[in-house]
Amino acid sequence: MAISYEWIATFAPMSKTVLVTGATSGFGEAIARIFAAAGDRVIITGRRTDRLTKLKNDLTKEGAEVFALTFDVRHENEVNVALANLSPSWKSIDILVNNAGLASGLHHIQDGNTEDWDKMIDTNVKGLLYVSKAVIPGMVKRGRGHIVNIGSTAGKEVYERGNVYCASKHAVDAITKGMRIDLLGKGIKVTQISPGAAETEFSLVRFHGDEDRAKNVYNGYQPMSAEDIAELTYYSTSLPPHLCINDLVVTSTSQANSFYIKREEQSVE
Ligand code: NDP
Ligand code: 8X3
Repeated sequence: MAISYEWIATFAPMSKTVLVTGATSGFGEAIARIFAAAGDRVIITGRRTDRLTKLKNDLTKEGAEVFALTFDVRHENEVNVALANLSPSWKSIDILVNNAGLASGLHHIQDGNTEDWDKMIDTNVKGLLYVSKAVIPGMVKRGRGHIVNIGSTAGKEVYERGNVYCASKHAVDAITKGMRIDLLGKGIKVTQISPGAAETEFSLVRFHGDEDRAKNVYNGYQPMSAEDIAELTYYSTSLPPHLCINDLVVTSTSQANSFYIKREEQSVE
């Protein structure tokens, strides 16, 4: 859904360089759009070049400066080559949004598929680490930066059949805390945004393209949108230098946690 972020430009202070992983859809695309609308320079990344090209064209038409990089976060060498080859003007990344990620499958542990497990751990955990490793030393050298890791309520609680996805997001939770401790005193903020259910392509990917099953996840209540998460991400990066949101756990008003979602068809007692 195209949303106008004109209001954002009215209080954006000065242009920053923002790298968003997984900008071809969902949260990442909306995050790229909101920073671009604020006048920031945006590096958009993902595996699907066609989508990156389309987004770049859209944002450029609106006056934004955009650089698109195709790489798979699971491949350390691809990540390093792509980021090392950025020109000096794009290399000074002020904000890194580690968003690329996925759930693959929803099975009891005894029925789990090891390909799904590899995908989730390699993307959500190792991919986030590879990108961070390529970006953080520059931030340390410059003495400034902000890392925003997209975690999940699945990184706070474990639900039935969520096993490995939840483990990967618990790892993001731990890595975020570790980053914040290790980078203390270096002028770098580390924030985690931990959303509950939001309607993106997430469930379509989780259920390997089964549209009915994916739609069902959001039936009977209003889930969050990608734009909701983009606004919170932007907000978390717009605070004064002495303030850092460490962790923002956010759900739709219909969701209490990983276990309780109030759907319309449920009886109220
Ligand atoms: P989408 O499926 O809409 O977007 C996922 C993005 O991640 C895509 O741009 C995809 O790009 C990218 N991505 C996936 N695998 C890779 C890879 N190997 N290399 C590079 N990029 C990759 O889902 P969401 O926007 O919902 O998900 C974004 C993040 O938010 C994920 O980390 C997810 O776990 C998390 N999250 C989602 C919630 C939800 O309910 N939607 C709730 C809580 C957290 P491409 O396929 O082009 O590579
Ligand atoms: C996505 C939210 O509840 O599907 O991280 O795990 S949930």
